[in-house]
Amino acid sequence: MKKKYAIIYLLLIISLGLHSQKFKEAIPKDIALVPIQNQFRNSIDLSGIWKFKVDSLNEGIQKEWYNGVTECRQIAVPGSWNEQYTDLRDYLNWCWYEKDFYIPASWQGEDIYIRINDATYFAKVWVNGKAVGQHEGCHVPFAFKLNEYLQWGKENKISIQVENIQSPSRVPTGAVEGSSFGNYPNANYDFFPYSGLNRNVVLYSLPAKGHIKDITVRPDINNTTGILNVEVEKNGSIQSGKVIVKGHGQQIAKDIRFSNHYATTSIQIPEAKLWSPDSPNLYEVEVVLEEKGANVDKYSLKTGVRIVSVDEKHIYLNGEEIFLNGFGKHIDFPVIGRGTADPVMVKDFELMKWTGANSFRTTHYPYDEGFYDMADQHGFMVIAETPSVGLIMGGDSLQLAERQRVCKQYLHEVIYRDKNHPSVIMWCVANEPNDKAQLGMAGPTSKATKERAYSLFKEHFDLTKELDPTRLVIYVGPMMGPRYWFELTDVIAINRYWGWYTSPGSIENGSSVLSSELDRLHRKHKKPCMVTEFGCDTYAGMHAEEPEMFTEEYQVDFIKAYLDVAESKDYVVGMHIWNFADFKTSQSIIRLGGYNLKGVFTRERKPKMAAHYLRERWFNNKGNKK
Ligand code: GCB
Repeated sequence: MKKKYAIIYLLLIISLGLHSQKFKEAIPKDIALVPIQNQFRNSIDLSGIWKFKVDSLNEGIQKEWYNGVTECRQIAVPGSWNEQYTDLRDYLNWCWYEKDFYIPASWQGEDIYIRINDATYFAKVWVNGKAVGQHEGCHVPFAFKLNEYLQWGKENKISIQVENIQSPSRVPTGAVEGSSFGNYPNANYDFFPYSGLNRNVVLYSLPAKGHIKDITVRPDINNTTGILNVEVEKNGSIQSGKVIVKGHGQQIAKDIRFSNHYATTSIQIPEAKLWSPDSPNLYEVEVVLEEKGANVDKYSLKTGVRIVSVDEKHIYLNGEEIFLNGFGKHIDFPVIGRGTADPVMVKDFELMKWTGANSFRTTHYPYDEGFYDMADQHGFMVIAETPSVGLIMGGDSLQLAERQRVCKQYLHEVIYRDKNHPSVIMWCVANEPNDKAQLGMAGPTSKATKERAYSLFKEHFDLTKELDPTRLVIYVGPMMGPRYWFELTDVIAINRYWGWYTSPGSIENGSSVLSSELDRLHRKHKKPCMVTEFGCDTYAGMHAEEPEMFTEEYQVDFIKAYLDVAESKDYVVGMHIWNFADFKTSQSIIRLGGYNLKGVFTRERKPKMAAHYLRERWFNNKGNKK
């Protein structure tokens, strides 16, 4: 009998061994430059219909599905699986994606990479049945070099296994015991946990002889001269190159020489055209690698000359006071879920402009790169947020350490990817973090827990400033949340719903609480303040003679009252309405039909009365508080 068990055990070990594969961790630096096409670089977008198979028992690896899935469904990439299949609406467990592709013969001899722009939340990647790598995290790209896995002149197969299981050790956090949300699916955040390949997957080639890995452009201004401080990182043995800045009738070139793969230069632009919301002037920065007089690689990006600064009461762009009128948003649309859809993005910019907004926050995760390009071109100021939403800076040490690791990874990924966009004026390291000793716990936090939370949270700010000393850094504080972290921020940013979640029905009461709280915060911290979220759920088409909760009239009056408070205070630097549009979230008793209805537009982008009100108030008075 014993012998029988020993044999079974041995067989189990052997079979596990056969299926144990080594996955490289994705390297954040590999996503620093978005793939482009020019005479040295190529790319192929693998968007389209992929094979798709649910793996609720997580048996795919053991059954070697990486060699090809059978009896599968079809799925559109980009797009969230929860919207494409009825039975998968609340499904967050493992799924497999598969696509066959050819590499053009002309790419032979080049370095070939794959960039997966969003595989939420945890993904493993195989090419031709061989384990390539893995990545943890939502709504951020990752890339792997593929050369050793590819076959030439034959079809290749990419397989991606993805899951979005909610867990207390992940960011954002889910399945938190005692969580006040009481929602389903059990996410510790208020938006639907849309899963899978939400953005496109791109194959791209880079010159094997040596290529540009990263370009960091830090702008400055000296009187009328614009300065672009450029750092280039490359790989390979090439030692020299050029940086060329083009735009507005000027072209300025400088030679660069590399030492240890890095080169820096500073380009002066006389009479520079600065970037601002009113005049979103852009310059092209082209970097060329050269060897023996011949070009080996070239990369061009668009950026702007502008500086951001802050004092006790104001934020300045190029030395001029600015006021942020705008929204918190989501990437959310029927059928597409959190998937990238360019027409929706274009429409959203059109509608934001229609209201007269000049800014938005990428709540509550980084958006597709296209958003930042549009913001650069249309003069929107962006608060770029990481996926660290509803972050818990206390609780079990092991889980806390896991979350801390992922948060730092996000900061690298987000800053490497988005650092050259002039539209990005602030980084937001976290939305509504808390310092509870236990997950989901209410009540006061002990001194020791607070101290631990403070020093860990400070690391987020230190890392952000180290990676990018040129922008403002904030976190967004919740109602009744910890206040001692405001010491760390450049601007006090708060989400407030007085008159909605508290004193419901009384806008007067709510706005007066807001007014005295803002005064207190400013008196204590001597920093400019911004309300990064305020709003109320509004059922489109519901009306009342006198404002009443959920009616369009209540939403207009609520927004008006909050904007009036802001206008009366010279240290308030921005008001972002929650939310631009209604969006899908987990089911709960406070979310009718599984929707957060705080949009000033409906989910289909039809205006509520509040959108018209904002247009009247903002559009004719662009950039001002009124
Ligand atoms: C908040 C959160 C946001 C929610 C919002 C609400 O403070 O930051 O994610 O959706 O409140 O509507 O309750």
